[in-house]
Amino acid sequence: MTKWVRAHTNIALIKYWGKENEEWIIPKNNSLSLTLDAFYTDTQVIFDKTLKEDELILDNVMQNASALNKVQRVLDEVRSQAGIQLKARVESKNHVPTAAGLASSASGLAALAGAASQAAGLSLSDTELSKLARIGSGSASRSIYGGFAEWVKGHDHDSSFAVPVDDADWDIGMLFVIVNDAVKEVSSRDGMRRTVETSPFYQGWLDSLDKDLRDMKAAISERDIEKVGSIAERNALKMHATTLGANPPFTYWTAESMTAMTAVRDLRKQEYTAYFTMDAGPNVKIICRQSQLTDIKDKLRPLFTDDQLIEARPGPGLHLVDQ
Ligand code: 2P0
Repeated sequence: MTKWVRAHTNIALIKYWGKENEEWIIPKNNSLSLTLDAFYTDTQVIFDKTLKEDELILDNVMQNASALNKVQRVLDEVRSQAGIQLKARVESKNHVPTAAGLASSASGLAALAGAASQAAGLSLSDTELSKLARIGSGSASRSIYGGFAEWVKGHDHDSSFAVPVDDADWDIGMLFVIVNDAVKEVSSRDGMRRTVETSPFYQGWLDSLDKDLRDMKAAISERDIEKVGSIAERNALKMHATTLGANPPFTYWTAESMTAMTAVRDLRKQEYTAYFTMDAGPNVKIICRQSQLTDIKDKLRPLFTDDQLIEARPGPGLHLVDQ
C-alpha cells in the first residue's frame, strides 16, 4: 500500500536569497532554518499505467499545468532514478490554517520527495531526499529534518543539500502574525532573480553571511535565544534591504507588517524575548520562548485578531503517516 508522507514547513533564520544555478536550484549562500509543528503537508503518490499525464490534486482540487511545474521536476528525477516511465497521481493536503496565506512550497515539495521516491520503490537517504526536494523548491531541502537545519550551498546537484544542526528540544518557538494581503506581487523566484541581477546591495548581503552563519550556529549550540533572535532579525532586515535596491525596486512589507515589527520592538522594551523575521511576503514571524508564547499573543491582541496569531513550536522531519 502506498503511504502518505508528512513534511513540516520551515522558517529560515539565515535566509536563502539568490540562485547560482537556476536549473538545479543551487543557491548563492548557505541558509539555516527551524522546522515548525504548526504547518505541514501530507502527500501520497501513485504511479499508474492508466494515466496519460501527471496529475496534482491539492486539497481535493485538480490543479492546472502551471501548478504542476515544480512537482514534475521532482517526479522526473524520481522516474529517472527508478528507471520507470509511468505517470503519477499526486494527492496533497496542506494543513495550514485557512486564510493564513503562507507559502507551502517548503513542506509541499519535501513531502513530495518522500512520497514519490517511496512510491517508485526507491529507498533514499536523508541527503538524497534533501537533494530531490531541493530541485522542486530550494527551501524544501531543509524540511527533510526536524529542528534546526542548514542547507549547505555546494556547487552542483550532488553537493547541495541540507544537514541537521540541532533538534531544537529547548525553549524556542515562533508566533506567526498573519498579515492578509492580496496576491503576492513578486514571487520569491522572481524577486530573488531581480535582486541578484540588479541590486547594488546584493554583494553586501553575500559578504555579510559567513559571519551571520557562524554566529548563529554558535548561538544555537549555546541555546542562547537572545543571540539566535537578534542575528535572525538583522539577517532578515538585510535580505529585505536588497529588494529596495533592485530595479525596479520592490518590498514585501505592508503597513501591517510594520505594525507587527514595531510591536516586537515594544515587547523587547518590556523585557520579553522577541525578535522578528520575514520572508517573501508580508507575514511577520516572532521568534520567542515557547514559555512566553501565550503572554506575547495576549500582548498583541489589541493589534491583531485571534485568527491572525498562530503559535508554532519546533517540529519533526519527514515521516510516514496514516490517513
Ligand atoms: C528562505 N525564501 O530561506 C527564503 C527567504 C523566501 C525568503 O526560500 O525558487 O520557494 O523554489 O527555490 O524556496 C522561498 O523560496 O524558492 C524562500 P525556489 P523558495 O526560506
